Amino acid sequence: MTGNNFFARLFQGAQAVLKTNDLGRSTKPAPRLYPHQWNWDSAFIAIGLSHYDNQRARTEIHSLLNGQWKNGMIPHIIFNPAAANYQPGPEYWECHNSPDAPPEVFTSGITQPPILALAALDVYNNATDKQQAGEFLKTIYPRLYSLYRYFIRYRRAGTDGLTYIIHPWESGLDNSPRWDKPLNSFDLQWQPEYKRADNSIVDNAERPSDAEYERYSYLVELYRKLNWNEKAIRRESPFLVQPVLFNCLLSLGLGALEKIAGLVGTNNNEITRWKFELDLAINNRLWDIKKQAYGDFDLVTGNLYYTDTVAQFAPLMAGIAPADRVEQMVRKLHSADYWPTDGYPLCSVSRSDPAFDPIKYWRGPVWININWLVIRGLESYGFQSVARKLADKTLDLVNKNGFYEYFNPHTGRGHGSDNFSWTAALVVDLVTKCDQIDRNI
Ligand code: 2M8
Repeated sequence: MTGNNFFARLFQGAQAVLKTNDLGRSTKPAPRLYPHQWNWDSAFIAIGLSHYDNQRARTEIHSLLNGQWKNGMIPHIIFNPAAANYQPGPEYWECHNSPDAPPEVFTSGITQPPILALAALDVYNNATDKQQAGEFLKTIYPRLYSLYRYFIRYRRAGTDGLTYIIHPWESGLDNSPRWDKPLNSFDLQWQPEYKRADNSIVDNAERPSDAEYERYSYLVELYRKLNWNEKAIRRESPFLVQPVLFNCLLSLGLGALEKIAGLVGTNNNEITRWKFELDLAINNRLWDIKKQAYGDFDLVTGNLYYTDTVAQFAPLMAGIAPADRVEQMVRKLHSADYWPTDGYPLCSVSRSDPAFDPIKYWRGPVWININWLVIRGLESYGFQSVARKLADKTLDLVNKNGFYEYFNPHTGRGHGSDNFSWTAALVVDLVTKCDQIDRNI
């Protein structure tokens, strides 16, 4: 990165964060709060790395694939044996009781938004040595394919293309108000077997509540008893939700997988069909006619829940919504509910929603990965100037406040962990693209 000093400074700052969190073959999301490898974090991280160290980006993906289960699932955490002080740790998950878990690696038993193919494709597109990058795609293709087939085989409820999640941690937006209803639809008196460590590293006011953690741990202990058997979990789980964001990120992943299949010379008709069925179901089944917005379907209660949070813009991020709905979404995200006039976009929960809290985890603050996904979506629909405005605001936010995990949309102040990897990685991607656009003007 040369030329623009602002971009160059941010780029270097971001590289330093990724170096701090580099574990050799993988990158931890944050220095102390998240000492292991996380699934969608590593995908974002690979995208950032691919701009200046393409080989290291490929290693990031290889190390994530190393934790893949026999059934294709990539777990949400691959534990770093050298790290302690993260709860719940590997001993709590007891994943080795599943015949699908890899024997030599400790992992969690649940997954996260499957954006890995998107990352692999970006790594290829950003590589200067296309032959080497093409070999990389060929090598990983069978594993990528089995990751996506996992969702089709094991996470469809049977009737249509939508997939469900079994835990709020799978959504990536852990304590979003989107899960308040499904998570509280069952009675519970519960004491987890472990003591939380997160709220001694980060201010308790910025993290999920104890009541939420009790439910998170209840679900893990239930699935553990079922030896992580998918069929049994489907039968017994009190939390089965088909979220719009998760399904849209699956759709983005399938779109990228389709392209990768083309690049490696494999027939991709089946992937095209999976994506077609999924997109159709998102637009038909997750559209709330009364609210005129997308919601999440709760398989346990049989309700479609609309919640006024940024996840409702997911079909825009994935490029799969019809034009009239897109225009409506662009208007909404540009309104003061999501884009405060004197502050920073995008609030993760609408400021008009009673659940909005500007510093509490996924209940209001700005998250860089969400902004990044919206920027890509806006660009795909030709909203270049809104996309650029959002990118500029995002970069300004990080430049003034640091590489934090999330940010207060009113003051810009950083919260959660500092030196947060995906913030850094996606800043690298944004500055590289903005710089390219500016040079071409
Ligand atoms: C957060 O989730 C973990 C549990 O997976 C936690 O709170 O301990 C979420 O923000 C999630 O999306 C993210 O992948 C993870 C690591 O950054 O942290």
